Amino acid sequence: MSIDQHVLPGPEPVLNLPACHKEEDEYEMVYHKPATMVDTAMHYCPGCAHSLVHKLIMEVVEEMDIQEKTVGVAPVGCSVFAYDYMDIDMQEAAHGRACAVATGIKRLMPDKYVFTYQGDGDLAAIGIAETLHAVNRGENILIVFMNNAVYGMTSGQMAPTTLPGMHTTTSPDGRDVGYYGAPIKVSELLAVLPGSFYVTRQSVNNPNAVRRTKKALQNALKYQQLHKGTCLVEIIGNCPSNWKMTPVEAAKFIDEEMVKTFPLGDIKVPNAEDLKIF
Ligand SMILES: Cc1ncc(C[n+]2csc(CCOP(=O)(O)OP(=O)(O)O)c2C)c(N)n1
Ligand code: SF4
Ligand SMILES: [Mg+2]
Repeated sequence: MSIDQHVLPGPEPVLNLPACHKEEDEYEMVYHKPATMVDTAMHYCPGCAHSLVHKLIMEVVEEMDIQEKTVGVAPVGCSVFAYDYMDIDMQEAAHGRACAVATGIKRLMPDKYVFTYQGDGDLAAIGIAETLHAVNRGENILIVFMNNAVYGMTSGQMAPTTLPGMHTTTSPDGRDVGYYGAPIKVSELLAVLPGSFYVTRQSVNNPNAVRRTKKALQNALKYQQLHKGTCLVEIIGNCPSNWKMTPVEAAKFIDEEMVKTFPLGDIKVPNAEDLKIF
């Protein structure tokens, strides 16, 4: 006997949908993936901040309608493949050299919106000299600085930004400040240079923080039209894999521990006179 012979003849079954059901075209679109992002899976660990920040930058580029005018410089670190995800012109830089590469791009093409995307190992260790000099020269670029307090890609070694007492693969007993020095507060350091125009530290570990970070990225890209100096948006990122935490624990760790060393908020903002063309 075939399976069809078990089906009794009768009317088509009526689908009793719940009252809240709407046809597809009746829904209001409240979220979409920006068209400026490549439609592909990312390699990041679950809960990693990099993917979210890529999306925020690309949302801003889409909303400002500057996809054709934006050039990003990718680092070496977990976000080395940023150029595979952001659908804009991108250049890979050797470890730590993103600000030097961005300087060349921006000086050749001053009308482009140029940004670097760098981790704390990339920017604050091997690349500290390039970064400091670029900001001191007031290069008209945006530096997106992803501070997750470790070398994520190479399995969680201590970075210049590792918290006092924090356990990493190269500080298994916790960072001893007397021996290794204190964490470098890159944003505060660069804010004192006359070449920096806008410096802020944000995070993406809760919805309000995500909104503030997006606003900071919007401001920083807009300010490039003024040609007044370097903008630095530091973002406290989470690295659940190397922190050996769940994504939820990592988000909590930022609020409870990271902000003690790296307080969130604006560090240097332009004055009203500088902004009067907007
Ligand atoms: C010249 C050079 N030195 C060292 C390395 C090894 N290396 C690759 S990524 C990395 C650290 C990356 O850490 P970070 O910039 O904080 O990025 P994250 O992975 O945490 O996002 C290091 C030391 C390299 N690739 N090239
Ligand atoms: S190792 Fe850390 S920084 Fe790298 S992808 Fe995983 S969570 Fe992100
Ligand atoms: Mg890092």
